[in-house]
Amino acid sequence: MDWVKSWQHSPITGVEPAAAAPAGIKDVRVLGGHFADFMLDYKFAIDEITTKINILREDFNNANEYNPIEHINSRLKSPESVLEKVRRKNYPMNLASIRENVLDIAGVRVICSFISDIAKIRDMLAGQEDITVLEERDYITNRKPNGYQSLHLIVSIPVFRAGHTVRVPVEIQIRTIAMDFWASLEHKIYYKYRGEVPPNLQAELTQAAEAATQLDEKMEALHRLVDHAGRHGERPDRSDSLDLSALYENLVTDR
Ligand code: 0O2
Repeated sequence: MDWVKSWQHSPITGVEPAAAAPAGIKDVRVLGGHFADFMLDYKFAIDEITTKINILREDFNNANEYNPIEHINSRLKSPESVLEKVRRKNYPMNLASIRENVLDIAGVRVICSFISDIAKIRDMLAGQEDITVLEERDYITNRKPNGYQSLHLIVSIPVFRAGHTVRVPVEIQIRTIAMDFWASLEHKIYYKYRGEVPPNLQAELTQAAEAATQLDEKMEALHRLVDHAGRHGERPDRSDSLDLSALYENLVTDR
């Protein structure tokens, strides 16, 4: 348990250890227990959010409606990377500070088929009474310079433990299949080159991000066309050659 070693001399619970007495095995176990219990809050918060998303998903299926949720996944940051982030960002090393400052210990990712699904899912989650949106970062409208696109929400949710209730932050990332495909590959490349991605590869990645955006836009336009035709009992004319970009422009201005 390296992470226990890394903070055994730090006041992680907010209680300063006696100056002259190095932590003994028992103290380390107590500290480890506090931290493990603290991390459990985040595991439960992930359970709460994934349950909410699964309920939405099942509800769409039950109503025989188009289901905007392709799939979801989640991750709990490892204790090592929580502590690494606290050190890197120079946050005070105690549980209250970690709760306040490290907002992505619990992460849930929702993958949608179409760009318009992202706002739909965002609104459905943000509108729930027990969810509070603390922060929102729209990397779709404001794409990162490397091409990364996703909508990030930091929300807080109550977790009802046996003896107390605690509000826990969760980072929710919402993106399309194409955005997710790009981000997974970029993540692998970034780690392979330890953050020093060669400029030619970086340029290829930026181009791939552009291609992913174009694909998303075309799929959105097709989806709208078929959906609109379906609702009006029409069939798109087979002789029509579709100018999808013009169609997409019209659709986004209609939103
Ligand atoms: P992992 O493996 O997903 O956990 P910070 O978390 O404070 O260092 P910041 O600016 O507060 O960074 O958060 P931001 O930019 O909202 O992004 C945090 C998460 O978004 C990352 O978590 C990634 O999951 C994802 N992300 C952000 N930028 C990129 C990017 O350029 N490429 C890819 N592939 N993912 C990105 P982690 O903890 O870095 O990684």
